[in-house]
Amino acid sequence: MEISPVDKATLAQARDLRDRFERMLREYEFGMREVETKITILRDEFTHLHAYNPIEHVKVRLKSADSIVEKVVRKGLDGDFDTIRREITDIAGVRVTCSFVADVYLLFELLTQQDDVSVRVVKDYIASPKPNGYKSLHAIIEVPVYLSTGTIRVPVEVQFRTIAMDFWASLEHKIHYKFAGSVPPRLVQQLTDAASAASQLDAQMEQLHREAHAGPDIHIVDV
Ligand code: 0O2
Repeated sequence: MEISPVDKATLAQARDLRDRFERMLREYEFGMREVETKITILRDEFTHLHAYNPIEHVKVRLKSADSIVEKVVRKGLDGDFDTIRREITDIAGVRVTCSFVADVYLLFELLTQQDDVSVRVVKDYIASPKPNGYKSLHAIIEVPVYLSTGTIRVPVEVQFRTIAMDFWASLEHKIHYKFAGSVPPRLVQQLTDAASAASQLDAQMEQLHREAHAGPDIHIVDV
């Protein structure tokens, strides 16, 4: 079948759009990798210097094209590139899971005080948990990415949380997804209870850790 000139033009336009979208995603991926490197350097250096690793694991994820489009529609945004770049700030995501709450704030400070990192937004859901019990420290930061065409600044969403918070959030996410957002009240209550149990566990584990690392008791004996 012969392709008409109009179809060729439409095809060329579609290809151009696809290429621009892919280029945009690559930029976010590079920003995400920059942040991942910063976090792993902090982890390795901290471990070397203090013989202690404050990070359990680091996960990175790039939002899929489908999720970006779904968010554009959900937020009622225009689908142009400028709007997407301005309004969707979690295309690049890094999740840092720490052992203890104190480490969450330590890592946040160590990352955000770096000269080339600027902080756009901080949402502290540890100090102010969501009504369902969700806890995490979220930061939208911007990092420079050095391309052959020049330097760009890329926003990356970094979520810092403890293992207990992560455990809770991943189960809640699965339940939320399974019930398509309409979670039965009985399960909502159980999730809220579990969030509070997770917080207690965090406090208890941190206390234990502090006691274990306080060093041997020193008794000064008068002679
Ligand atoms: P995914 O797949 O992790 O990316 P917005 O980001 O604008 O839609 P909001 O509420 O301003 O909305 O952003 P916020 O509060 O910073 O939360 C965004 C991300 O935090 C979510 O991303 C989740 O990863 C996580 N999150 C927030 N609230 C909850 C919660 O109640 N339960 C769980 N399990 N995770 C939560 P996405 O895009 O939803 O998903």
